[in-house]
Amino acid sequence: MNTRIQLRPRRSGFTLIELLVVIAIIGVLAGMIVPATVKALGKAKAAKARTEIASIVGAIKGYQADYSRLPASPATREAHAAKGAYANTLFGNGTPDFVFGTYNASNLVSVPRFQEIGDPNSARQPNNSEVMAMLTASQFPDSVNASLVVNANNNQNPKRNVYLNVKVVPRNNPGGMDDLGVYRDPWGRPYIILLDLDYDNRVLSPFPLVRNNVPQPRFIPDSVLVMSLGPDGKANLGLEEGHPENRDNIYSWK
Ligand SMILES: [Ca+2]
Ligand SMILES: [Ca+2]
Repeated sequence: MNTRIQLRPRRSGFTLIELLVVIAIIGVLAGMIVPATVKALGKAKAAKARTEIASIVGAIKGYQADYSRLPASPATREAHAAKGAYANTLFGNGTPDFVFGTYNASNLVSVPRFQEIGDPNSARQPNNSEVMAMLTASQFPDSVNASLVVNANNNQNPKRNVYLNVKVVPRNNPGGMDDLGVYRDPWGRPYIILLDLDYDNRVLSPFPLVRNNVPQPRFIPDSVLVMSLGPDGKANLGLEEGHPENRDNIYSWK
C-alpha cells in the first residue's frame, strides 16, 4: 500500500497579509512596552534623586558636626548678614536662610516677596558648587564672582574630609558633579540646597502655606533642606509644595 503522504509544496517567505499581521502585533507590543519602559526609567531617576538628596543632607550634617557650622563661604556669610535688615521687615526675627543652586535659574516661577529664592534684593544667588567644594574637599570658582575661589586650599575644610562621593560628569551634564562643581539631578538641574544660616533650627521652606489665596511663610524644623525640581525642571514658588504644579519635585523633608 502506498502510504506516501503528499506534501504541499513549501512556500518561501510570507504573504503580504502575514507580514501586516506580524507588523501590527509588533506595533501593539511596542505600544505597551515603550510607555511602561519610559515610566520605569522615570521612577528610577526619581529614586536616584531621592538617594542623592539624602546623601547631600547627610554630608552637610557631617560637615556641621565636624566644624560646628554649615558649609557656606565667607562671601555668602557676609551677603547673608547684610541681608538682615531687609529680612527683618518681613519676619521681625533674624535673617532668613540661604539658598544655593538657584544661580541663573529662570525656571522658578511666581516668587512671593517673602521668599529668598529669586529675591531681587538678594545680593548673592550662588550655585551649589560652593557647598560641593566643601563637601568634596575640592576648590571651585565662585559661581557669582569669578575672581573668588571657593574653598581655596581647603580653607573651609582644613581637615580635608570628603563628606560626599559623587560621580564626575562633563560640564552641564545631568547625574553628577561637573568640573565647575555643580551637582545636577538626573534631569540636569542643579540640586537646590537651603541652609539654616541664621541658626534658629528651622529653614524657611521654598514653598509657602497658602490660606485664603494668601501665601504665608512656612518653616521646616531642620538645619538643611535639599530639593530637586523633578522631571519638569521647574517649580512654582507661589504655590504649596504639594500643588499639582509642584508634585513632581523631590524634597528632603517629605
Ligand atoms: Ca533658619
Ligand atoms: Ca517640578
